[in-house]
Amino acid sequence: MKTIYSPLHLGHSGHMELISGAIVPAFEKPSRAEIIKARLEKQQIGPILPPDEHDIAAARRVHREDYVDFLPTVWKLWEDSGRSGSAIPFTWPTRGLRGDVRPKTIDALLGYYSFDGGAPFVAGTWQAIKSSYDVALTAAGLVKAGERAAFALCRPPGHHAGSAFMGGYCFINNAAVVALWFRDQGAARVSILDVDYHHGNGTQEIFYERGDVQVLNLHADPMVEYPFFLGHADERGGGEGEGYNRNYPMPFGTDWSGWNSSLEDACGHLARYAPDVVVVSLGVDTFEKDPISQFKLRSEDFPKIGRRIAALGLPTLFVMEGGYAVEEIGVNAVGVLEGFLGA
Ligand code: OKP
Ligand code: ZN
Repeated sequence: MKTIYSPLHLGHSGHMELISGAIVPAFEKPSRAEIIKARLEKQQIGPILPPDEHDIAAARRVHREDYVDFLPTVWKLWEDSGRSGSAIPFTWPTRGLRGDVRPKTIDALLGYYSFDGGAPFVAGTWQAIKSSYDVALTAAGLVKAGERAAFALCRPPGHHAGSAFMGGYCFINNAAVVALWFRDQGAARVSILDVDYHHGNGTQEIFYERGDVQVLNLHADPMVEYPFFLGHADERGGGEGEGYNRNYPMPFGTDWSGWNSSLEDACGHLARYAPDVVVVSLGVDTFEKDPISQFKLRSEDFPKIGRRIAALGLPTLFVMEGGYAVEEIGVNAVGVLEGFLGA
């Protein structure tokens, strides 16, 4: 299996994040992608190739025009306002405030275009976002050209980014971009299978009213886990999208047997939908030792995920999302690919 990877992700390194009432070093850090890359090389999964540069037009199919235009300007606006460090919002237009008026100053704009303070900008962030986008689209091109599968080693991740908001380490929703790109290339139906520990709220929001992209989300129960405000089982899609969004919220402590039951059910819906291509939002933060998560998957379980996805018998694009146990992130992420290949 070919992997697409760009070193430009290295320029994106948030200084810190706020968690449990404390400011701590960012969990979403450059070593994540480097360790996965090293494991791909060690296991000889296949060639690791650079992305081609893509026009930003494919992002505009998913994200609102003004949001796409805003992202490349953030760092300069932040510097021009005399600040350094990380550009992070601190206020949001929530209930009781005006969310329909776009303010002017950078601090307000960051709040206007986000749902939390978890997507920091530094000097290299836009370049990293763009490279992650290019990585996803280049890998999609391989699948479109006839490869059975490909791996987009995206960083930063994307599944929390919605049509006009960032958050949760995500800026451009790479999985959503490639899903619509496949549609534009002639795929009649696309399925997104999101196996990250956290609910892919951005992906759900983007496709909620569409019947041409099925979204299946396996994650920790939003009643008790981030992102908290979306991801319940009764969210089944609206309008044309009715029935094409499925959520599998699971309790803290879920291990392979519980998680696998959800995967089986999701795969049943996926197979009945009969998409032309599957996009896997691949997070490995379901791992028992993940520092910010509460599921109990073991390293030996990740190849089983790959094997089950391979059994669908469909062209498959793996898009990297979360996973913060950096020591094992390579073994676990590449384990999914090995399971897929071995099947
Ligand atoms: C991104 B991805 C939890 C704090 C959550 C943000 C987590 C973003 C996860 N106590 N902070 O889905 O892996
Ligand atoms: Zn996650």
